Amino acid sequence: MVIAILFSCEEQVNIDLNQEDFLPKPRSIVNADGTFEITASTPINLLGDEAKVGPIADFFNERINKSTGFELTKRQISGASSGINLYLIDEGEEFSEAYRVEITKNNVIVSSANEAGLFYGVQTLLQMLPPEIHADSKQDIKWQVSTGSVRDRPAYGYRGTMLDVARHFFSVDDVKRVIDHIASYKMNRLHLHLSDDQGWRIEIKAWPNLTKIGGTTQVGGGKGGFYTQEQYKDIVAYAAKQFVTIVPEIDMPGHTNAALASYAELNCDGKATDLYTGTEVGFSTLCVDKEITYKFIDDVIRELAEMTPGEYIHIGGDESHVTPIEDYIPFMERVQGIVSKHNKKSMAWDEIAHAKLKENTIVQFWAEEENAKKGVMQGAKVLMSPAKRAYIDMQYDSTTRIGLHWAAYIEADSAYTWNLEEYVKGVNPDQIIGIEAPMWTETITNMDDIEYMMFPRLTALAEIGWTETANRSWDDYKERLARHSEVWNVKGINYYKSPRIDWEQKKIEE
Ligand code: TNX
Repeated sequence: MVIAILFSCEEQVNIDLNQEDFLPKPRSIVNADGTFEITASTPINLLGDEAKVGPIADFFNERINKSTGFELTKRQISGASSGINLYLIDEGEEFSEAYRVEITKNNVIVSSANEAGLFYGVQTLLQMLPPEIHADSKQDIKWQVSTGSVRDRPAYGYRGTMLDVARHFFSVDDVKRVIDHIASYKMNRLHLHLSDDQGWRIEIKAWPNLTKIGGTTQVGGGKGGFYTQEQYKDIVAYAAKQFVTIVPEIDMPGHTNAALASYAELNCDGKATDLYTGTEVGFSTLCVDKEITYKFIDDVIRELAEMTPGEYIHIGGDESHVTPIEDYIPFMERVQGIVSKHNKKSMAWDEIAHAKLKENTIVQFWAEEENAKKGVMQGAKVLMSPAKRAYIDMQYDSTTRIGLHWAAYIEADSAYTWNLEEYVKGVNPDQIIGIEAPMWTETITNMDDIEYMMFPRLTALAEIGWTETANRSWDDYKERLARHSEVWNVKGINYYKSPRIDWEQKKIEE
């Protein structure tokens, strides 16, 4: 008996919570001296609306089931008790997505005034468990977390990634895996670039040739693909369970060859174009003078809006090099009107700031600082995606196997060592809604490629959106990152082993 106790004491791994490899870094961390262990008999106590808290408990159970073999029992109770407590507090909390995790030797209390916050508290708890928690077979280890507390809330409300499914098509399962990745770093938006010159990827019932013709190819000539409306709704629902909102983009008036090849009437000369499988940009345009163009856009936005619960529809507007500016401006103004008619707000790449912006239109800054400034001068808010720092399709250096470099080479540190407040002089923090990391896919063809380009930069961009600038430093981040990479090893993620990081760094044990 005595020996058994001594033995189990020796196995206690108490990591100082301040050395825990949280990504993104929480606002405040207090360490205590002990451990809490999750066993097969640990209950999950639900406090607050069961319909809201129950699914978050299910998410936790699903995440830990394969590695632990546990299926923790849920029970609805009215006061925190031993076990894991998920507590949706009903009195008003000032900040949405804010949460607390408090751990003693007897229990864990994850609390928030909103479901998203509760979900992020659970993600933080998952980050405190051993990396093997992500294994897909049963592991013979103790599932301990250190005692102490974490109080946290995000600096910015919009924390996203974009996936270009037009240049190369990605399956529903791939998109779901991307959602899992971004949600685990507390990102809450996935922008899907659903149409471009090389492919149209979303079923539109009123215009079936968009997918029948426009969906049949991709960069390099592969067979492309598209999401049926049912599949799209499935993606939206899967994302919502992890508090990720899908932002669908139909790029226009440029980047539209796939639509122009599908319907002759959308072309000014009335002739359908050929399908395109190259990687040039800026050569296509909808015919802005024809009424049928606006009927087309109205149908597309209506069908998209009907299956998109999120508030934004992205209308592109970038690189319309063959649309004269005097056509581009009224076109972008009219399309914003169509979006608001369908009760959504517009988001568009920064060029849209040449046009008159509707109230609530978001300008997504990627290239031209002047455009971002023009946007805020019109009262618009800006989403920050500076290509030199946030484009995760850029190569790490000149030897990277895939990726582009027209904006920059973006090493692990370059993705991290900047902040949203200072990037564009004249665009102030209260005019910025957050950050988005676009993954363009001209050279990216499969999930391995996506993960290689995402990691380790996604975590940098997630932290820039979540953690206040004053609480961030590269030296601290790179050590957390190195320790956290064990999670990627367990998940089978082939990440880029940046020479700027000492990947062999081990956990600091007491
Ligand atoms: C520029 S970023 C584009 C995309 C390309 C990307 C490649 C933007 C709004 N337009 O069409 O895919 O560069 O990095």
